[in-house]
Amino acid sequence: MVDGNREADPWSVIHDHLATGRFQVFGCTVMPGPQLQQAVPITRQVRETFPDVTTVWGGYFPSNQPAVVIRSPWVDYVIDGPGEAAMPALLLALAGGTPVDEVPGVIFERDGRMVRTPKAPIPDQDVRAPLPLDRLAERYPIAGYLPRTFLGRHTHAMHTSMGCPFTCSFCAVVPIYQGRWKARSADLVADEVLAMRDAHGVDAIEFTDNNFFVAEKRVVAFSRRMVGQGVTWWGEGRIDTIDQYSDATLALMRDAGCRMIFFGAESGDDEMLASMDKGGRQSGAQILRFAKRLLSFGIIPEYSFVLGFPRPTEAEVWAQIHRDIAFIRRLKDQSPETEVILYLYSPVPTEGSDLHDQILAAGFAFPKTLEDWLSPAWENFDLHRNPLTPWLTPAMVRHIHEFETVLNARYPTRTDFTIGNWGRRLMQIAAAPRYRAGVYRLPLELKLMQRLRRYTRPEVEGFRAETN
Ligand code: B12
Ligand code: SF4
Repeated sequence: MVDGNREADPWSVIHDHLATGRFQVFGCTVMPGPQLQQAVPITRQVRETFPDVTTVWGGYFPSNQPAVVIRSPWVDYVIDGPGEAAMPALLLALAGGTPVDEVPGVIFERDGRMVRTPKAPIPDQDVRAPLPLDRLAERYPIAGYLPRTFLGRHTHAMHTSMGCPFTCSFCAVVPIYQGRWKARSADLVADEVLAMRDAHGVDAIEFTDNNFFVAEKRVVAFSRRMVGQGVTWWGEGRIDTIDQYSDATLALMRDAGCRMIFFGAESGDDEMLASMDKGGRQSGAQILRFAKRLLSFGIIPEYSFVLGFPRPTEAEVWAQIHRDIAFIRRLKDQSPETEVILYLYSPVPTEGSDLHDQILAAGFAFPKTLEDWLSPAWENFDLHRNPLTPWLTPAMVRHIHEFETVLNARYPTRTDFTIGNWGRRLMQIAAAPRYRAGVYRLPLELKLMQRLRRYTRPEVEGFRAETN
């Protein structure tokens, strides 16, 4: 295994492995954005230097955009969704010369046509063996995966469930998991957390599940095990789900170390929320009320908003942006401790959804080749920074980014623990007049301050993380 995050020059390491002749298959995990930028040239080099090596891509990008990947001359197979069973089965088929058509969860090209085998089932999360971290440690010291964050000195990322039972129309998880969700039992999760604490001094966990909080019963059982164990944690959930939790559960979660929860608030506009298929239960009023409720238990809500959805006319797109900004300001006035993250809407093709039809009707098209995906414009699309969607004018994109700069300076994120109280105060004072007056245009002085203080942008980088 070669970890692109831990190697200065991943290609030279991959090259040296393949040059031994011991490996016949090269597998690569690909998320949109920077991972894609690295995966394309490296896979191309593999194909050009070692033409006999079979190449396999897995992860969110190829699972959601398989046609463009399979059409490229460098990728032979895509694993669509979970790889635990599909990859070994594919390897067996390749080694035994049996038809790949019988392996679930694989996409490939035959006679110029894309072939998709049936979706692979989500593996039972309770039967997987503990991750062989000792094998990983032979090449990459584990401490390098346990950075300091606002949560703790040694933060570990952990995945305890797969998929999500909801089907929000804009979400990349939906085409892959189609409303399916499977979780690891609370006791096994707690055992794993405590084992990491005892073996590696882990005192903080980021649960990177799409939806950690689907089942209150599981969260309660996990929380009971974690009270008094000295581990803080963060996870991602839905407002309408956790709003159903009892007060006793929220208090227990806090006592068990839950510090912050990430929520896709998306918009304060009820009509917008309905068009996103947010389950029909989330509303603007609830977003506001719930922030207050969660904060009263000492847990910080981290709300993400998605701006720039398609509307029938330019005037309506502008009106929607202004409404969303006004809502975010109302939220901050009411509960300033709420963390706010802004994204620009970047379409994911969930075929058959209303939103999908709307974006095609508005003239949107994805790149036709992998090389096209490498252009800086499409990298920004992937990062939700500049979506290249025809209904968003450059002036709108600029306005949203300028508002974001002022908002982030007025309310610097708690998750950046390096800016210090003085740095935080200074930014707040500098941003206050603009924020109060609602004047966001060209906030160059705030941009400069953020750059000088190396202000972290959680929407792109995740939490501020410093290697110990
Ligand atoms: C952790 C994470 C990050 C971390 C990445 C840290 C790192 N460098 O590894 C950070 C915070 C930096 C990050 C950033 C971004 N992320 Co991110 N991230 C995630 C998250 C929460 C977990 C991913 C993960 O590790 N899962 C655990 C592994 C085990 O699961 P998996 O990746 O699905 O892998 C399985 C299969 O896909 C398959 N598989 C995967 N790779 C391979 C390879 C082979 C060879 C095979 C056979 C199989 C296979 O098998 C695995 C096991 O079943 C996901 C959401 C989620 N809960 O999954 C979003 C997610 C992947 N991120 C997403 C995005 C968009 C981004 C960004 C591009 C933009 C952004 N603004 O968020 C940036 C840029 C990323 C980059 N640097 O390249 C989106 C992708 C959307 C899409 N359209 O495809 C997701 C789905 C979030 C979402 N719901 O929108 N991210
Ligand atoms: S609840 Fe979250 S992860 Fe689940 S479909 Fe909706 S946006 Fe995606």
